[in-house]
Amino acid sequence: MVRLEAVERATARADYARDGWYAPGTGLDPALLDSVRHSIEEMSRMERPEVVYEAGSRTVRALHGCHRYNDVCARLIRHPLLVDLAETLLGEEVYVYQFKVNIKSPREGKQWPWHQDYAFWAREDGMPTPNAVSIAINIDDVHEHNGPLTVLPGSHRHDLIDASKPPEPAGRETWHAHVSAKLSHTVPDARVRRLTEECGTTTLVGPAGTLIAFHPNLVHSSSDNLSPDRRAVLLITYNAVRNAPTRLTRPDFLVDPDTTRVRPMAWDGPEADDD
Ligand SMILES: O=C(O)CCC(=O)C(=O)O
Repeated sequence: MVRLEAVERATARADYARDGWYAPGTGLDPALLDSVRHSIEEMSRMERPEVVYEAGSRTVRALHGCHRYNDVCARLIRHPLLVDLAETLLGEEVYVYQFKVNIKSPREGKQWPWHQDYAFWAREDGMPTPNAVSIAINIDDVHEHNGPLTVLPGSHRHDLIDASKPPEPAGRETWHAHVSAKLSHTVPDARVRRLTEECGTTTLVGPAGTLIAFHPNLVHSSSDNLSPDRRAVLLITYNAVRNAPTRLTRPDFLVDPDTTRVRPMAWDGPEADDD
């Protein structure tokens, strides 16, 4: 079964603690990626609230909560490499808090402004601590021009910026501002400038199959897709079972209420033992 090597676990923890992100040497295999791409095509054609469009158009921006209604995605969250990586970085048993595919269509896919994910999870959902991790999986080749993620390495060590900002009053009605190009919880420009001077920037490019784990407090953004190439990135957020949110006001497809520990399962085989 594909898991991290013991030596890589130590490196993963150290790099993640220092930089706020970590890319393992092993990615996902092409056959699996093909299955996921096929599912993305199918889900993009569905009429359901989980499918979110770019403002004022029918271009799909993102698919949410896919592990709850698509078999391939339901199996993907149990991939041993992903579960091992999440449990290694958090040091605890995990469940899936959020699952989405951010699709930046050629020349139409829009930006994600500078933000910290934990701002949404703490303010909207009352997640007690940032002991969660998002694993981004490049579904397409991601390069400089199709809107890659850009991070400020080490910025997660500043904790939540503007931590006192209150939640919005009505989560169920306002969730579109948590997933659109105009986000409701952003990092102020002046703060981004100072952090950029301090931390520098890293653009996370890589071929399809690349995995990148990143910390909920890592300041990150991504630009419009100006290229002719699609940039789909699938993001699974694993949260520590003990860190489940206290306020469930957002739709289930944004915050999964099922906090059952995820058991690893080999992609094409029977359920794995759990040693
Ligand atoms: O897909 C991207 O480029 C950015 C995604 C992101 O920052 C988010 O979903 O919070």
